[in-house]
Amino acid sequence: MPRGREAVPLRIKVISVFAVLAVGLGTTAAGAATTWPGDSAVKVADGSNVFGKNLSGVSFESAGVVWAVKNGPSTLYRLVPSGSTWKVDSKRSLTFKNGEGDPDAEGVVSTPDGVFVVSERDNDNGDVSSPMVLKVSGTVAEWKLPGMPSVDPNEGPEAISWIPDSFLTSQNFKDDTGKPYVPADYPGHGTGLFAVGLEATGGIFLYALQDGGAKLVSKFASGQAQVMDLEWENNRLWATCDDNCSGRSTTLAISDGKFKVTATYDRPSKLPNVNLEGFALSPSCVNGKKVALWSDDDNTDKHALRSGSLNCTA
Ligand SMILES: [Ca+2]
Ligand SMILES: [Ca+2]
Ligand SMILES: [Ca+2]
Repeated sequence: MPRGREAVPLRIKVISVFAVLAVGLGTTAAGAATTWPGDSAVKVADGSNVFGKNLSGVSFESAGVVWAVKNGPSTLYRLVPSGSTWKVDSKRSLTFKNGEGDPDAEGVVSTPDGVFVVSERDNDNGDVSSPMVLKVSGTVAEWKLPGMPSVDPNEGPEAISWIPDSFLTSQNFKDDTGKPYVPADYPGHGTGLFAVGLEATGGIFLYALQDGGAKLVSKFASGQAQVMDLEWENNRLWATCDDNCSGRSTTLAISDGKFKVTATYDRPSKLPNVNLEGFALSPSCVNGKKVALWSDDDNTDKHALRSGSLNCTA
């Protein structure tokens, strides 16, 4: 969440207690964490002090292109491989659609419909929570996100991913009224739904971004007390947390029409317990492994990107 990161241990405790209660009520059971299903080792994946602080979201467009966002000053990066690390191919400042403001861009996702960023507020008006998604490639567009609880302006949407309609329909996904999801009911929304994670509660909100506005299709728990990034992978959704939850991740899949937590993993044992606000997986398997990428909002030891691996069979 930084910029202006606040020390709020009491708030975190309250959220944790609430999360335990929510699990106790049977909404979702995250279960005990198991070992990261990939290499325990990680390596630094950027040059020294390339990004500084506030790198909060990452997303693969392909095995050789990664998009990243900095939440302040609001910046979009396109990264390409450079030896065993990633380098900045291009970067640009982000604004809202009217060309003004400094979107507090906490997450990014590359989709077949373009590159999208989630913003929790305008840094130029930091006391006001303003959850939005911005389309930052091709034709610029923006959507206000309805249906989220009121939260601290810097604990709003922190995570974004995208789930293809083809998967949702193949799994008989249902909206929160219990009606089977039919993409044609949401004209103009593209070819999938956007999953947005709310830092303060760990809740996930699924939206159809239509020409006339964003429509909330479903909301569900991530199995995490807080959520910092989301990542869609083949047939499951990853929800990751930062050092507030020791870098733990959960996976969710559709069962009986609803997203439910299927696993909880510890971070790779050699990955430092730092401010891991971004997470992405390469779409490609090489020698049975996918590249996993984490961004560290605190730029610990002058590095904001670390890479490791996930077993493709995991
Ligand atoms: Ca923020
Ligand atoms: Ca954080
Ligand atoms: Ca993030």
